[in-house]
Amino acid sequence: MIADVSGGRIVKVRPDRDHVTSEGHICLKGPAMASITHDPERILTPLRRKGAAGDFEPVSWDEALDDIASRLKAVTAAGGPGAIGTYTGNPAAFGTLRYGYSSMFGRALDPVSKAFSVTHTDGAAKVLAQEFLYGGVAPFTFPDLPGCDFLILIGANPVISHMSLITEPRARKYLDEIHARGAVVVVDPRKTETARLFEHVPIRPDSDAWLLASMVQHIFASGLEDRDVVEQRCTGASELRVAIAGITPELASARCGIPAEQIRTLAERFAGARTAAIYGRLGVCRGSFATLTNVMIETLNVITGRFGAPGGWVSGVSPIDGEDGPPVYPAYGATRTRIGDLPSLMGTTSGGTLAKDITTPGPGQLRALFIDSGNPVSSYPGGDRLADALEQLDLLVSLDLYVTETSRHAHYILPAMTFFERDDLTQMWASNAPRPWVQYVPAVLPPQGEARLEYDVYDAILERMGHPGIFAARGTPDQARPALMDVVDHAVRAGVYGDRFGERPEGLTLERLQREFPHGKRVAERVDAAASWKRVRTPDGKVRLLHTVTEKELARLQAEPSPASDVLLLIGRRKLGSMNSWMHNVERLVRSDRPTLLINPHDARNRQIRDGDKVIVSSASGSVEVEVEISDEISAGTVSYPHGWGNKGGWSRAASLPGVNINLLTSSRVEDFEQVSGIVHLDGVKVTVSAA
Ligand SMILES: Nc1nc2c(c(=O)[nH]1)N[C@H]1C(S)=C(S)[C@@H](COP(=O)(O)OP(=O)(O)OC[C@H]3O[C@@H](n4cnc5c(=O)[nH]c(N)nc54)[C@H](O)[C@@H]3O)O[C@H]1N2
Ligand SMILES: Nc1nc2c(c(=O)[nH]1)N[C@H]1C(S)=C(S)[C@@H](COP(=O)(O)OP(=O)(O)OC[C@H]3O[C@@H](n4cnc5c(=O)[nH]c(N)nc54)[C@H](O)[C@@H]3O)O[C@H]1N2
Ligand SMILES: [Mo]
Repeated sequence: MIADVSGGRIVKVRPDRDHVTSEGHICLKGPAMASITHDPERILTPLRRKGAAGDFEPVSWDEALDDIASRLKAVTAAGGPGAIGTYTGNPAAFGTLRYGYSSMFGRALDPVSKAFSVTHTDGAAKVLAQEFLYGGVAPFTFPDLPGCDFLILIGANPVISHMSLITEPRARKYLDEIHARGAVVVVDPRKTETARLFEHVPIRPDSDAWLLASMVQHIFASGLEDRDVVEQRCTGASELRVAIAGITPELASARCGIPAEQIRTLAERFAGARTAAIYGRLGVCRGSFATLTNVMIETLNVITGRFGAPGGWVSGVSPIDGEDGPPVYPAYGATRTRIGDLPSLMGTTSGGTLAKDITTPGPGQLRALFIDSGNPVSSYPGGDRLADALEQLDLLVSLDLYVTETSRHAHYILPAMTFFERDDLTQMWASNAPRPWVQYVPAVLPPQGEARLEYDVYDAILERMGHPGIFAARGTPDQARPALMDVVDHAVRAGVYGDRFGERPEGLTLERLQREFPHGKRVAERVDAAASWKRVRTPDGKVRLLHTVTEKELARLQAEPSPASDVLLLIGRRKLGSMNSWMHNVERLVRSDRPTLLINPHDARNRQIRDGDKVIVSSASGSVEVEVEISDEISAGTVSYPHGWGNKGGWSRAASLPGVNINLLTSSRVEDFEQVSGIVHLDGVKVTVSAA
């Protein structure tokens, strides 16, 4: 985007038509960030809690940081190991290095501090599937859109979400081209904005593991696999065949509602296409078999020879990666959660356990929490209980732009910057680009009010605590507390495309990126598909087709009783003008955006419900009243409501809108989480619906 700035304000945000990859395509939420940057309700000074939740007074940075440090010292003295935690929210994944350094800050204070994040509402199952097959969680695999002839999208709605975990601004154009060459098949309980454009296969929520396992079964049973790949580059193929033999398309059909013949045909088309990939996202990441489902997606891509093939299933590199690829994360299950004994994933703790960790006394009880760009009261199940629990902490600090449903419970809210006010390098998602590019974007506005970069805030707290800086070890020798962009420049220069500090003069530095490539630098025409194999990190370099956990999950799937047919299953959805919980204060975005419960005409008729009625939706966890919208775009037996609504706090337009927090219906009981990943169950929740 290009921001036009005048008199210290952004007056306009335009697409950058010269951009090497977006070629002028932007989402309407991008320009809306100017309204957030200049929102009169944005917080611009540190705030200290004065009274009840939401009651704050402005204080100076020094007052805030001094008091935070002294409270932290008291927590460390009294609480012992594990008393400190961090929660990293979604927007942190879009600031340079930020998704990593907020938990590094926690670990600098306490080596066993808990790192909560959005991962357990989002990508945990994908991460774990990659760990099982490839022996390492990063980087994410994705479809090589430009060369693909046949693409299955399962549980994803990219026309609205813009392709999660794939960095391709022109994705829509590529989807159209794939469909023209072959097909894009959308497996979803709702005839989504994406499904309407391509081929739609409706599916019963939370039954994808059946569909995908039976496709694997059929491919093996019919000899459609890529024999060279399966025999020479994988281990465990014969064990997988045995473990999966009983999951026939007939059996799967009874569970997922797709006719057996259609399952077989889909598997044959997938295996037979010149190039193909199957991509799954959120809709297959938060069910009761989320990990198994994601394992089956990777498995289908591998056994048909799609992994590491152009137009197939690939991974890439980030400009801060060295030749050996991204850093290695702590092993799966290296630690277990204090609540519920769940395995850790990439060193992170299931956010679903947050409330109980605070309220359960004993060793390791959480006493101090830093929330960076997160709104877990809205985004995790049991927000009402979490809100109460947050009030019991000795210290809650929120780094945010607003007083939110979550930050209103904090002792301190510290004002953060929007991306217009900070320097950024495309880093976190650079390895997921089918057409890779690198871009460094300096700030276009000074920090508004007293807003500060999260990194500088953390380092200021560490300094007061007598600890070295977050990146002390990575700083240049004369910098114990290097500026963030010095750390980033160092990593880029040492990285795959870097100038190696003069050794490779044609290589990149931040300075060069800024001066010569303001519209981004294309580092390759296309992602190097074959190099994906280099990033397989199992000890023998082969893909592991059957992990012991997968074997157990396949047995659990087959032992699962058939669900009752009269039950309604609740799933989520995203809207173009919304971004999770936090863009509802922008008039332009919310004008045409109202949350409703989508219900099929058949289900509505049975319950004597009319379009626009108020209805009560109840689950084992709670009950809410919402407005209903009758539509045959949603399959019978399924209802859908978007998350992130029911705002309260200091964003008054957002708080004045209709809608409820749908996570009051999802379960915060640890027993209800998917146990191998710790992921919370957000899609396919059993509910009843009746007229209010
Ligand atoms: N406009 C907009 N864009 C966004 C966001 C936003 O809030 N608004 N959020 C961003 C974020 S944080 C993320 S993680 C990405 C997510 O990107 P996507 O994964 O593409 O997002 P969703 O729109 O939630 O799509 C999930 C789809 O899964 C379907 N689904 C639900 N349950 C099931 C099931 O059991 N089986 C199957 N097969 N399908 C199911 C839903 O109907 C829905 O169409 O989007 C990002 N982009
Ligand atoms: N039922 C249901 N629940 C869901 C989902 C679903 O599909 N259904 N989706 C899940 C998914 S995929 C996700 S990613 C999570 C999101 O969950 P969270 O990350 O916990 O919540 P967000 O709504 O993204 O809130 C982000 C917060 O960061 C603040 N913020 C924005 N930019 C910045 C910044 O640059 N710096 C700082 N410090 N703060 C900033 C915003 O004001 C906001 O308060 O929700 C999850 N919850
Ligand atoms: Mo997400």
